[in-house]
This record gives sequence, structure tokens and C-alpha cells, in this order.
Amino acid sequence: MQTFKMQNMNKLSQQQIKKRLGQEAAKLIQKGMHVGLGTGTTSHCFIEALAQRCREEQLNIVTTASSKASSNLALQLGLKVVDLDSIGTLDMTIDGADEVDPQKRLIKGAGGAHLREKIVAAKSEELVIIIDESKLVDQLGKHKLPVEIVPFGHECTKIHLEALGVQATWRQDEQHSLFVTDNSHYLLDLRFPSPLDSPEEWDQVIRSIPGVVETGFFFNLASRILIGFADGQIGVRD
Ligand code: A5P
Repeated sequence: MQTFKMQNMNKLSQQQIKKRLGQEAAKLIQKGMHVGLGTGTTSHCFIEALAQRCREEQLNIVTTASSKASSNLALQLGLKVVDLDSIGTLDMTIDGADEVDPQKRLIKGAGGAHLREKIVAAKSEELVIIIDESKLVDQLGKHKLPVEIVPFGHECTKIHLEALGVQATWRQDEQHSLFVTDNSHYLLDLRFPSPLDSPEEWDQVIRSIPGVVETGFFFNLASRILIGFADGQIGVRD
């Protein structure tokens, strides 16, 4: 793993690590690129750093966003944001993640945007993931797996999922109502009895249940991982 050291070796806060990751990722964007924008607090640091670069340099980039929140932020900051279908192939997408294993398999969706994030990632030549070191795991499934669910018959879908031996909890919004995604679906957070030996098998089984739209597993999509450490180093896993 390559690492870039900072001059100042004071401990960084989590927000400072995210900011630094955003700035490092923004340096990867070149003139004229088509860029996919991820979702979440780390991705938002990237969007801010990218917007700053665009203000300072003539980058002439076009972006597309994986959520309404990221689209709104990018537009507010003056980036050009277009619909995914009108942008063609994306040169690079920068996004965060909740868990990353040694094979660069991911769990995403803590922000509820993994369906759109996966569609954007699948259209990208390169998906660069920006995380702090707390997101690194030996095996996926340590925390929750977000699963997007069709509202029709959603309680039946939950019962089918629980029959697999997982604990399933509806994601709620700030008003304690069911969280509704940008795609007008609900979200179940699954907890496994133990970390997963074979996440691909779990993915297949979960996706085979009617009413399941998409899981937060991302396989064979991430090409590069930038890892931020509290001492200011950024590690790169290619
Ligand atoms: C959004 O649904 C997620 O996939 C985020 O990309 C992921 O949860 C990472 O978010 P943070 O950067 O806020 O930790």
C-alpha cells in the first residue's frame, strides 16, 4: 500500500480526515472528465474540494450525482450536474463506503443511497472509494447491510428475510417514520449472526426474495481505495 505523509503530524479529527480525503480525491480529476458523485459525508467533502478546484482552474468537467442530496450540494457549489442517461460513460466516480474488505468488496448504504450509487458505479471506468481507517474490515458483515425494499408487501418481504436467520430493522427518518429513499422505496438494515465467509452467496439469496430491490454489497466495482489515517497519512489500495 502506498502512503502520502502530511507535514503536520498532529492527530486529525474524523472530519479533518474526510476533508483531506476529499481534497486528495479531487486531485485525481482531470480536465474534461465525466465524474460520478457519491453520497455521504466523505463524498460531500470530495464535492466541496472538487468545486473549489473548478473555481480555481478551468476543468470543464461534467458531473452526475448518486442522490438528490449530492446533486443539490454540487449545484449549490456551481458544478455542472446532468442526468446519468445524458452523460455517457463516466471516467471516474468518487464515493464513500461503510465497510471495505481486503478484496475491495464493499458494504454501502448507511446514507440510504446505495441503489443509485451502484448504478452510477456500474457506469464508471473507475470507482475510487474514500474511507477513514475505521471502515476497513477483515470480513464484510460486521455492521449492518442496508437492503432497499419495495413498499408493496414490505412486511412480508421482511418476514422472508428474517427466515434466513438475520435480524432485520426498518430504517427510520428523523420523525420516526419509515425512511423513504430517493427511489420511493423503504430500507431494511440486516444484521448477520457473524461476519460473512461468503458475501456473494448471501447477496444472491437476499436478492432472490421478491420485494428486494438492491443490497448494499458492492463486488468487483471498486478499483482503488484511498484510506485516511488520523496521523494524516493517506493509504492507497489498488
Ligand atoms: C450512502 O448511502 C452510503 O453508501 C455512503 O457512501 C456511505 O455510508 C459512507 O458514508 P460516510 O462517508 O458518511 O461515512
